[in-house]
Amino acid sequence: MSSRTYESRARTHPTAIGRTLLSLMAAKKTNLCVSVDITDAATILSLLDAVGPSICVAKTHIDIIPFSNSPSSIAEFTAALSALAEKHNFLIFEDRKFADIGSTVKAQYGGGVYNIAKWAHITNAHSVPGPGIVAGLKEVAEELGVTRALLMLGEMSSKGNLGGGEYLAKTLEMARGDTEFVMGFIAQCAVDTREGEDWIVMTPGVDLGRKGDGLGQQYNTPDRVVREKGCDVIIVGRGIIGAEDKVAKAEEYRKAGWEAYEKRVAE
Ligand code: 5FU
Repeated sequence: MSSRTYESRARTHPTAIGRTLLSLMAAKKTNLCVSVDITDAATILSLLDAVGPSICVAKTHIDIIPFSNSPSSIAEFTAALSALAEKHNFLIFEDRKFADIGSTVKAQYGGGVYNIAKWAHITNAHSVPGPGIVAGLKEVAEELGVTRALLMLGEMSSKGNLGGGEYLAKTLEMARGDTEFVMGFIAQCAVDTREGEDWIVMTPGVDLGRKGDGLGQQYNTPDRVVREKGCDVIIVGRGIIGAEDKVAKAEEYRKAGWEAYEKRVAE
């Protein structure tokens, strides 16, 4: 696990998005990614405007939004989302979990109704299909001329998932094939890092109180995942969006995540 500060890693991270992310995390003192798993587009936008100062990343599942209310079009929503990211200095992560051959993910990432590559700085992919998935996604970013980065799913948070261990080790090997595009992992712990490597680990399944959701989700505290396990970014959904005072709750998670990080780099 890394005892280096986000600030120092921001200067040397091999991916451009990684450098941007680590640097804004240090500047805003936040390692909190809010997962806006809300089906109303306008509610997502107003929530992000309110919690924007507390977060480094906003994570979306664009395919859960019906787009029947205002903003009614996908393009209108993603433009407003991008404007908020600019305004509050956070990045957008579409949690698409691509899982097909290179040629298919190219079409899914660059086109369809969502045009994910046009507005999401970060997306993620399963390693199951092999390295062609990384190559296909990267080609889209190159063809569009945009700076994008990928997280590979090495271990999920849910009970009984097949990740971790050998699977994570093989995913890490795949990531090593493109260190300029793959910025890190979705995982529950820091990955084995060789001299000169730096992987950003973003971790879902974080809650300050609950242990699970009855559908397989498993939660750990910010202290456990950041200080003890060496992860870099905490991803919090219902812990924040389900709270009465979402802004105060986001600040509570930001503080908990930041304190855990400060302890880790001091240890
Ligand atoms: F890759 C993963 C994973 O391993 N676990 C997850 O929970 C992604 N997630 C996402 O993080 C999931 O799809 C939700 O969007 C979010 C967790 O939300 P929660 O409300 O904090 O449980």
